[in-house]
Amino acid sequence: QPRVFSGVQPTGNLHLGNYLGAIVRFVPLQDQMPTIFSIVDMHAITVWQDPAELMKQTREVTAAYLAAGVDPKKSIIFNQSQVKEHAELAWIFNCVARMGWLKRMTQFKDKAGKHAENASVGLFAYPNLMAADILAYRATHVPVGDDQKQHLELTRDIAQKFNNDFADRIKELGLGVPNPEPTHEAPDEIYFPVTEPMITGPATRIMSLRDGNKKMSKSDPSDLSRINLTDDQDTIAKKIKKAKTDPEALPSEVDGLEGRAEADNLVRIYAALANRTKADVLTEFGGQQFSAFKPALSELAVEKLAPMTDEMRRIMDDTASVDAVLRDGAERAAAIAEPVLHDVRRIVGFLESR
Ligand code: AQP
Repeated sequence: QPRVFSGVQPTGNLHLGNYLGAIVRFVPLQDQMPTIFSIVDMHAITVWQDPAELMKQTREVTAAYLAAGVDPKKSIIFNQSQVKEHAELAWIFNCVARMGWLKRMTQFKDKAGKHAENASVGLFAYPNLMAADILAYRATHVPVGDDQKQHLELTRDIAQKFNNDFADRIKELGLGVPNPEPTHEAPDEIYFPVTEPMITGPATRIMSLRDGNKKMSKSDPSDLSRINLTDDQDTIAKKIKKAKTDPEALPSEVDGLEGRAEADNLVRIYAALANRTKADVLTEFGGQQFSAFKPALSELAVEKLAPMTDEMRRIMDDTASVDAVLRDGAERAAAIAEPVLHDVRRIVGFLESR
């Protein structure tokens, strides 16, 4: 059965990249298949989080989902730590995944930097928890930004290794479903689906406004590098005005953006916000200087983001309602994950005596 799972970390500074690369893409999926969207607070604590801030930011991401149009009647919305099956399955996956797989993860290398010895074990094992997030619901589709591609490949590897390691047991217990892609190495029945990444659309990789070769990121020390979802109109305009560009006019065709990372990024942002293609945007703005394009981009960004920011603030004022959405979502999520973990315990050979 097709099912969508995705998550956003409540690590502060929710930005345009998170919005265009992930959150806004959740909305149309709600009408296509069952959808589960989490605020992944257990991922957040892989680096230090102030506890009070973590609670506030968890509500803020929830508010961003709701303000963007994720509907708690259609989708399950919950914070990860309220559904214990994530942690339990992550432990089992810690024992399925190999050290060598995790050592190849570029995000760990980037985040741990030169001091990997001081990084938390959680930061290293992060992709196993992400695999558990997805597979606790046997989700088949995962809409994320381009930076998560490697982690999703690892999720596929974990699912495949689990399906292979326990192939006989899965069959014996009658818990398998036919493998849609049987090969001579893969079993004909599997338990976990081999998840499809959904990394599509114009905005899977929004770059920093200060450096077109770095992705826009919550943790960039420069606030000018990103447009936060909570920025007001003047701040958005100031950040776009100060965004790094080159001295050339905009080209008339997409090919002309090659080698011009900053220009490409601004055109991409415009296209994604306007729901148009880059080619279409360049038909309108080709030949114009950034002094003309930037104000148009600011105006569009404000037009699209201001109603959402206002709505987020309104939602955040009523924390009891936000918490009620999360509580209800957690119950509905647990109702799906509990039977999956029950199966997994039997598959692995854990004795259940009560
Ligand atoms: N720059 C981006 N462009 C497009 N999509 C992006 N995403 C993140 N940055 C961009 C997508 O947003 C979703 C949520 O991301 P996350 O909260 O899990 O954390 P992250 O990927 O680590 O994002 P950040 O903002 O860059 O945080 P830090 O600075 O902590 O690393 C994901 O679907 C992600 O792909």
